[in-house]
Amino acid sequence: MPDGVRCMVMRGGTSKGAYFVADELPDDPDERDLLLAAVMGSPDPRQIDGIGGAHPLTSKVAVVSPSSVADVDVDYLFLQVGVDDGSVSDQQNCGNLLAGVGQFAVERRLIAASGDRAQVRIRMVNSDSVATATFPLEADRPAYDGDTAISGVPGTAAEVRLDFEDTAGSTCGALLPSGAVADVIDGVEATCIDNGMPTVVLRAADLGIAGDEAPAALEADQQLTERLEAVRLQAGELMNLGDVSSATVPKMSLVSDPRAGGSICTRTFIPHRCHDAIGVLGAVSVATALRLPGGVGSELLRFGADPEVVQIEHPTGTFAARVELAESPAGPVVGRSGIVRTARKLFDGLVFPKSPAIPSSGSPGGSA
Ligand code: NQM
Repeated sequence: MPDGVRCMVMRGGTSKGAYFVADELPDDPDERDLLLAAVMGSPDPRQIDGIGGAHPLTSKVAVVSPSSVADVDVDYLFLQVGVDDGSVSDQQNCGNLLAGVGQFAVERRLIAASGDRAQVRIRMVNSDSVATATFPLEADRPAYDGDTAISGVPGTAAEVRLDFEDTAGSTCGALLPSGAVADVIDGVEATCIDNGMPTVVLRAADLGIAGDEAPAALEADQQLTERLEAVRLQAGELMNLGDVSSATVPKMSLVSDPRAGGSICTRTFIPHRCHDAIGVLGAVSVATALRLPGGVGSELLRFGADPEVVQIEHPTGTFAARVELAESPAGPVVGRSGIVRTARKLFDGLVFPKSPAIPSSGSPGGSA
């Protein structure tokens, strides 16, 4: 593509990614994925010849198009580009890049917006579920400046409110895909849950760690990472995900007593790197697991003034996740969930990927 490809780089929440309009990318998914790997500079641990940031949280792509679904404005396909292996995976959602999708859709005139606030209904193609993004406008364009701070991002920006519907079981088919609120996997108690992100919740203490260690220290603990991977591979089967050895899900979240006035302390592997914060739908899934009676780690949860809000401590601060839970004769039923993020346009223009090598067979799976 000697003339380059139209691309906007945005920070969405605590992640950063390249946003494209779908019809400005190749139609063929294999061709598209090769192009996107080249855009990011993968495979290469430094992504030196592309625009990726050499970490799964900065090697992400959003593909956006007008939606043909009733009551929905745009479709958003999330693609995770593997840093080291050049894989491109659509197996998971990303609630952080989602935070920029509404603004991107207005920027690219995929939808018309007027007044002082936009409300954009977004279908998350990866899981076929819908989220509503609400954010301020100025002269009919997204307003990026504001006074909302989120942990893990310096300073403040305009609030993007995200409300999720129908996230329970969106990837695994059920909120509790193993059929139990707690399982024993490889000798460790775990809650396998999917409220928008397949996640395994474990007690940090059960794995012999305090739970508030720095991500780099946890990644360097080979005994821990091997144990986690052994549990994850078995959890994948229990969660209807099959062989997850090269998949980016399930995520592994280790919970312990809160240390900073929140409801719970977390360290989350996504699944091989330890997150500097926590993913959006990952946080919603962890909050849901902890609010279920019998959920692993639920006994550690400290409620604040609003019992629907779980303040999740993570390595760079706290993330508030609101999850509605109703009682029914068949057990708790998950309702809507809501969170607050910020997002910013960083760059708009053309990206010039290196000509990708043509693979001998298909595109590989994913890993993070
Ligand atoms: O869970 C990281 C992130 C994510 C995903 C990951 C996310 C989510 O922080 O919705 O946002 O878990 O891979 O961007």
